Amino acid sequence: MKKVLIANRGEIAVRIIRACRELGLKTVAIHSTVDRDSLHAKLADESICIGPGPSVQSYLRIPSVMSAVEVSGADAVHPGYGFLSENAEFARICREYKINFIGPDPEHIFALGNKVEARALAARANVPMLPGSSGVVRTDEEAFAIAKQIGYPLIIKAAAGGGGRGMKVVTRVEDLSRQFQLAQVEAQAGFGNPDCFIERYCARPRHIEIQLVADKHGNYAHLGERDCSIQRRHQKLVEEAPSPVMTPELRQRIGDAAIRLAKTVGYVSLGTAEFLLDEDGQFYFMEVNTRVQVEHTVTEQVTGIDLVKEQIRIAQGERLSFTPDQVKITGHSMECRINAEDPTTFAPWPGKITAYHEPGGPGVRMDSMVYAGYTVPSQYDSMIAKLITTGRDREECMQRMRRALAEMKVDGIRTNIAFHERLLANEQFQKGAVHTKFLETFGK
Ligand code: MV4
Repeated sequence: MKKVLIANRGEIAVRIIRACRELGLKTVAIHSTVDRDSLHAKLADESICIGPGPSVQSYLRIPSVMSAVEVSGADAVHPGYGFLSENAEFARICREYKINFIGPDPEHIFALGNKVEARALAARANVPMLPGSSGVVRTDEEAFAIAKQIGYPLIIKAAAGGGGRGMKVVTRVEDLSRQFQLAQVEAQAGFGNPDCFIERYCARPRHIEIQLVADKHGNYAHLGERDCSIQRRHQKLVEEAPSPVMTPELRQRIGDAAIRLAKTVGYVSLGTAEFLLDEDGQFYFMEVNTRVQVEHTVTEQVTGIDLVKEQIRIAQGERLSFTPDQVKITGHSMECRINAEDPTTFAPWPGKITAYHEPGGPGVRMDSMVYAGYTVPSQYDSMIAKLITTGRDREECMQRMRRALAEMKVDGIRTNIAFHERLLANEQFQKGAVHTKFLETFGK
């Protein structure tokens, strides 16, 4: 592997360029006409304009991305997260053209991207799941039969959904038929696949996810958990590692379940197994994300392992750079996603940054894509930076986060920094006693 084309933009493209540079690899950035002055295009060794602003005409257009690969002579592609990162067809095309796709095999992206398939694999791996349908629920009768078995509240989920899209909670039998029909219609419209399944609804869960790493030589490891319970409309806002509610025994059980699943599949590369943890300490498998995640940073901070370099080395055919017993979770790390948005309405707030100052000092990491004079475009996700702080324990980590948020300066656009400052001042949050519904009450 000599030259990596990063099929992405923003902070993750910058992150991948940094990892490639440390590994002595050349980098090619692709950018839309709108992203001509973007940081990733400036930092890469080469950069190629592949189309106009709208993602479907640039970052999502496979022929344009592959042309850039061709023109630049790249022999590898890193998809990052979002965009084409979980597009099995794109991974397959890379393989067909003998381009090293830095990620899982197309077959795994496809299988694990289907929630029903993923549940069937989890069942084979003896991974705990909420009671529910074993496969796709096709008719009203089947839906009523399942509901009779598992009771209410239940949740109807689209097999091709994910990240909170395509879910319907049903609390009483009178609503089941109509919600089931609606779920199928919306799944077909939203994902081109009407298949739905049903499982018992967990009212106030925590979102716990396990970072998996697997190489091409049959070595599997997990790097502990991340707690992503602070979400708003399925947009994660704050993530942390380790989880404030984790015990070594529970970590062992969840980690072993995630490894069993990866082994059953024969998984390679980075992956994240998502679980719900309910109030009586039971955990249930949700889905597998077959990509590097936005919040991979907090795991890097508490394990000292560079996950993006690890992922690239795995794609080069190397063995894991550590053994499972060398993995130690040290300290506590937290990430706040800094978005160009209004701090109370959360409406995106693109525009020119007239002044910019990043926090620094002990235990502060900034993974960002902006600079003074940069204009945040309106066509893409509103996240402009990830502020990550690390301390010996959660208390010091939060102290540093509060200090860093106060230091950060972004003039010319609105950001959600004030939202994070309010959150870090909230007593419930400070105690770590929050679940995924927390934000529905907080900050009303
Ligand atoms: C659930 C659930 C409650 N019960 N499944 C959201 C996205 C995907 N990870 C699955 N999700 C959920 N599935 C059952 N059976 C609640 C959620 C959920 C959620 C999960 C974790 C973190 C934040 C969430 C926000 C809303 C819903």
